[in-house]
Amino acid sequence: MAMPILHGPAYSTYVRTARLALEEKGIEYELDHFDFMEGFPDEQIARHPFRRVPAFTHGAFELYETVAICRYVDEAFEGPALQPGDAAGRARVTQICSLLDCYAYGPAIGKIVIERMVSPMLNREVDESAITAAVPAAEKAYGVLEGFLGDRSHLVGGTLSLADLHLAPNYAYFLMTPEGERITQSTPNLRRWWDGIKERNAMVRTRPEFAAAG
Ligand SMILES: N[C@@H](CCC(=O)N[C@@H](CS)C(=O)NCC(=O)O)C(=O)O
Repeated sequence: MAMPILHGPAYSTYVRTARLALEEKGIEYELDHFDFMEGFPDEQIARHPFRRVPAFTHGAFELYETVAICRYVDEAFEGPALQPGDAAGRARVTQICSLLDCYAYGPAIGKIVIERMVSPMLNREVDESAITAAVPAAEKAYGVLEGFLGDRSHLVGGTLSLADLHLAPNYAYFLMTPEGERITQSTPNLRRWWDGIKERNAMVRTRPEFAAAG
């Protein structure tokens, strides 16, 4: 069987989520790393019409969108199941991934992390007003996730699922900003969850170079 290839940079939250699924399943894969901040390679634009990462190749099968990649990885390969066995549990996983994509990624990563961490790296002025405007939405999304988690160890059911893998890279970067530090202090269930997840082998093996915190 062909070795799966994940196309995208190790520093991307979505690439990391897909890598976490591959790592947790124990699948050998190739990371086709490129730095999109220096421009998107033509091959990636051909693979992904919306000019994003990651994309995924498994032999002749090509796929993009992280949720779809992670589901394929979970269902097409041997290894520990990363989705619950029941329909309600799987629906909850999808709901949380969708919530993260639609309501958490934009404010927490697209605005707060990009402004606090990436703008200084690119010698761009930090847009404080964009950060201030994004905080309530990030706070709301993290608050909702805090409620889903409650006093349990994982977001859905009693074991690790794709929902945890969708959140973890987002959380890792968000925590590195003062806004994320403050918001995650007021979501203690998520803090406890993070303490249980951040040292997993898959997390350590996929840690981006400049993400010393997790
Ligand atoms: N819906 C896409 C989102 C992927 C996404 O936004 N990836 C970011 C990196 S974490 C990206 O490609 N950014 C490049 C850009 O915005 O130019 C998915 O789930 O895969």
